Amino acid sequence: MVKLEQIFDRKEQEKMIRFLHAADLHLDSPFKGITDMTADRLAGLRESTFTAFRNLIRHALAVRPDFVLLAGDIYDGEDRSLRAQKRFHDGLEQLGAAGIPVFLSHGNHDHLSGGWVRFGLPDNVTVFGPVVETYELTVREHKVAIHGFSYRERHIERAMITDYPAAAPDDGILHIGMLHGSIAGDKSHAVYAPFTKESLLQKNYAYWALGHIHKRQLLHSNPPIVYPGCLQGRHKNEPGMKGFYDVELGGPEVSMQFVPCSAVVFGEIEVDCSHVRHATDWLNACLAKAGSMTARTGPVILRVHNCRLSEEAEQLFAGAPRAEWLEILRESAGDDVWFSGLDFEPSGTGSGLGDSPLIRSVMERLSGWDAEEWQSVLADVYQHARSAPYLEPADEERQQRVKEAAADLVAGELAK
Ligand SMILES: [Mn+2]
Repeated sequence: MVKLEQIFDRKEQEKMIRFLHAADLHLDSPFKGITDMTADRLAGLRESTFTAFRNLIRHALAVRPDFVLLAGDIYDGEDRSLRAQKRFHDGLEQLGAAGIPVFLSHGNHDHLSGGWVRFGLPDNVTVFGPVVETYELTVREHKVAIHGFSYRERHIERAMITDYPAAAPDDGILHIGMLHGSIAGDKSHAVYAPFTKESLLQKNYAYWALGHIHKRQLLHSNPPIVYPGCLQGRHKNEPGMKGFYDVELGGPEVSMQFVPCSAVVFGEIEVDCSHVRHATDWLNACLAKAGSMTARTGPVILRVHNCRLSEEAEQLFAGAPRAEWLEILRESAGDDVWFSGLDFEPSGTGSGLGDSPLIRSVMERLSGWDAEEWQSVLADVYQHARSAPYLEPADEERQQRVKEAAADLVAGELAK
């Protein structure tokens, strides 16, 4: 028998509005930083942003939200690759056929000043222009107003938040703000359309659908101010399962459910090497850790951090260059695991790989270089007309790989 309370719950639920909030799809991200993957794996990885998007569409078709919000950086590149536009279009068309409206804005990656092949979008889609504007819709008895804008050019350093209209506290409308940008003063990211939490709260909106920061974050819970994070991680600094929010609003409480949708997850495993005696011990330990991750998240790209090396383990690892250890690890792994690299916790005692005096002096030298010294060291290759177009930026990740390669080179020479 159905209880009265449940009937009441259901009635309350019917009154809520339900929408999906995603951002930073970065469709057709080229995964430039990944240089040593086999060609077919890389091709698979390059599909991942599309797979994540398809997972979003599948969820929408299953739960039939009242609308979908996409808060900027739909495309990875300002040229909006033709393939990305076609697949994006097709996904939105499916939502259109199901009667689901979509509101989207463009961010710093897919700003309006880029050059791209014009590709129409289906009628169910509303795209915000370069100034803050408002679209109103009625969902059952709710009046909803959605405010937002698209990036006119790549860099918007102005506080666009000042252009958003403030809502009267009791106007009976559910106001939703879409904003691609970052908190003012946050030093960890370049500043884009900066805002403060207070400046958002002052607008009296029921929900802030943010985009730009790829790490999922709830800046405020009531009203929710939300970064859903990107749909698909693109490198090791975007670790863990990514996804979007399924939100219900307009009842006594806000309900928010995170829906994971990444096709591949970036991560790191720590392998305890205190009992490692043979190469097989280590391989098995790595594979077991990787297996427990794939069981939770599906396919993974993992970096291996070896810690607590016993003296025996250090001697073992010193017996072959790091690149070779990585190679056998890759050979042992199944299709759903790719090992991107490995490192060893520096030890204070032993005589292992990281501890040869020669390697140590090379590493210390490299670690002591500042950005300018790196630039001058790499100038020959980076300024070379033939090589320069093929090189990825000399960022920290790159420097780290140069350091590892240098250590391997020295270790290899010493082992001879
Ligand atoms: Mn982004």
